[in-house]
Amino acid sequence: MSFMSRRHLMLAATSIAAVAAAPRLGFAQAAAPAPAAAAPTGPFTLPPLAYPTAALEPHIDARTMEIHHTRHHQAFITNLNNLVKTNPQLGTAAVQDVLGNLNALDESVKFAVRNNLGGHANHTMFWEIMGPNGGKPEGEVLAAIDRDLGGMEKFQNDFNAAGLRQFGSGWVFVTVAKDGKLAIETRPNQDNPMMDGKRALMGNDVWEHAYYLNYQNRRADYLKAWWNTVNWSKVAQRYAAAKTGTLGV
Ligand code: MN3
Repeated sequence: MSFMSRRHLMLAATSIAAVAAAPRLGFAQAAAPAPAAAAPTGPFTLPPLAYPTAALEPHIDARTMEIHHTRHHQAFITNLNNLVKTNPQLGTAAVQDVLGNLNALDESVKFAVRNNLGGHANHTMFWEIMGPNGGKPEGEVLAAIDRDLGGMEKFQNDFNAAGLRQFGSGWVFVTVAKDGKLAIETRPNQDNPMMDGKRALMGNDVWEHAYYLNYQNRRADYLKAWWNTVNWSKVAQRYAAAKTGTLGV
């Protein structure tokens, strides 16, 4: 306590005494939680995970999954539902129509929609293409990987290198064109390939919140381990949907 001057100690004692002597009613009012603003209940909702949060261990730990899903993704949902209050069309338009035409939006909401709807789309895809016992790429997806990305080994090395090069926060994606052609592309922040007319077949989140609890600064280790979480049957479904124009987000 030597850092506290006698005067500070006296002031501290005075404040404590003031609180203790405060009228009971005033104290009760101060301690009561602020009335909660009515929580928006939609139209956006957090998509549930199709597997338990511990299902991807040891590659992604349960706590990271829980925080990532129920706090980071939920924040986008909450923000979107707040945006819908003043921009009701946002709640009914198809995600790809909105993200594909961001310049049509009013300047006052463009930035918020870009980040929050982009984040919602990115994470919805992310949870979907992961899972335990994800199998191996086969069939049309494997053929496309061989044709466009130089085979699995080169694909994984190039994807990891792109994810490592992405400076700061962002994503590394495999985009799929209408003709089924694949490409590895990164985006900063919560940008999504839909913003320039492309679609994400799959992607990995390289924001630090996706791996920091377990991997700290070792993004390269996270990128490498992440392949163990990919659900290849989901990726195959997305590939087929992309080619028929029925891919959701
Ligand atoms: Mn994230």
